[in-house]
Amino acid sequence: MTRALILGGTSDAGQLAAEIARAGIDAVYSYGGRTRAPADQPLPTRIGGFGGVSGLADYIRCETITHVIDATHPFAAEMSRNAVAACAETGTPLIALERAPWAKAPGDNWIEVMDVNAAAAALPESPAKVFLAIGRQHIAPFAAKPQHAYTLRFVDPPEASLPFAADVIVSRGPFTLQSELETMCARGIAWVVARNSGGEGAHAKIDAARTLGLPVIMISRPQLPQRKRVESVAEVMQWLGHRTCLGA
Ligand code: 3Y8
Ligand code: NAP
Repeated sequence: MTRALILGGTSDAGQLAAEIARAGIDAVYSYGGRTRAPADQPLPTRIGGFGGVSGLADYIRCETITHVIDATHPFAAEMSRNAVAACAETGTPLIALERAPWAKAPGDNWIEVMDVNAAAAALPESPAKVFLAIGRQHIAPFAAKPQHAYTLRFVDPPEASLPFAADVIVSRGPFTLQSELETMCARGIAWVVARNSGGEGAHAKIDAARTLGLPVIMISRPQLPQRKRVESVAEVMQWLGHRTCLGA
């Protein structure tokens, strides 16, 4: 009897949860607990870490999980690594639902960097208006360049003081081209820093930067361990042994 654990926290995970609920498959949706009010899901939901690999392995055993679907964000590398290790330890089938990286389109002006430290180093020395659309957790390296006028975007209002002066937009996305153009024009943004998240939910800022002819410092994804990986909900449902109305 199938009992699936969805490691969620993304729009793709939400679409998968809806399909699994529609199919009547026994499943649990898991959030890491990063935001104050995560979106409701049509499945029983748990919030918070498992306690590393051993905690996840114990959870799989205690909850008699038969399948794990890693539908976390491509930058949630620690969760993905833990899922590979815990599923190997418990002999539990694992699949990753992971959207393809964004590819440069004609007219894009990307400076591709390996990580957030390299992104900060890639900014110019002369003061500029910079849109840091990479959330809250990994902004500290930009304190090394306080000469810039930063605009940040968080899901929740900041709880502590920031490592550098910045203007914070509080919004959870998904975002539209129109709203991104308005944000960037109103603030005279000259540089955009983004993660190569893939998917639709964060891509509007990339289209807006292209429209405005702005450079984008694009942070590449972290390396993840080998595991079975698909890009569509229908393929996950097939893997679970269910055909869907999406066709597969
Ligand atoms: C808690 C669940 C949905 C899901 C929405 C997607 C789209 C909007 C784009 C920008 C980039 C960023 C950030 C982003 C996007 C979707 C999707 C996506 C980027 C929620 C959510 C959780 C989180 C966690 C949060 C991180 C932060 C990253 C903001 C819910 C809304 C910047 C990633 O304050 C914090 O600690 C926030 C942390 C991880 C990255 C960071 O380091 O700050 N996501 N985002 C999940 C959990 O607890 O398990 O609250 O409902 C989910 C979504 N975020 O359809 O409703 O699917 O990608 N999320 C990035 O791309 O760099 C925003 O502003 O342009
Ligand atoms: P991370 O750094 O890879 O994970 C750090 C720890 O957080 C994990 O080891 C685990 O704790 C816990 N955790 C993460 N995701 C979890 C989940 N879905 N369920 C239960 N515990 C989870 O993760 P992150 O990058 O902070 O991402 C956290 C969440 O936000 C994920 O759900 C992810 O899908 C979502 N998200 C992240 C981004 C991003 O840019 N990183 C963007 C959009 C959405 P334990 O070791 O204690 O088990």
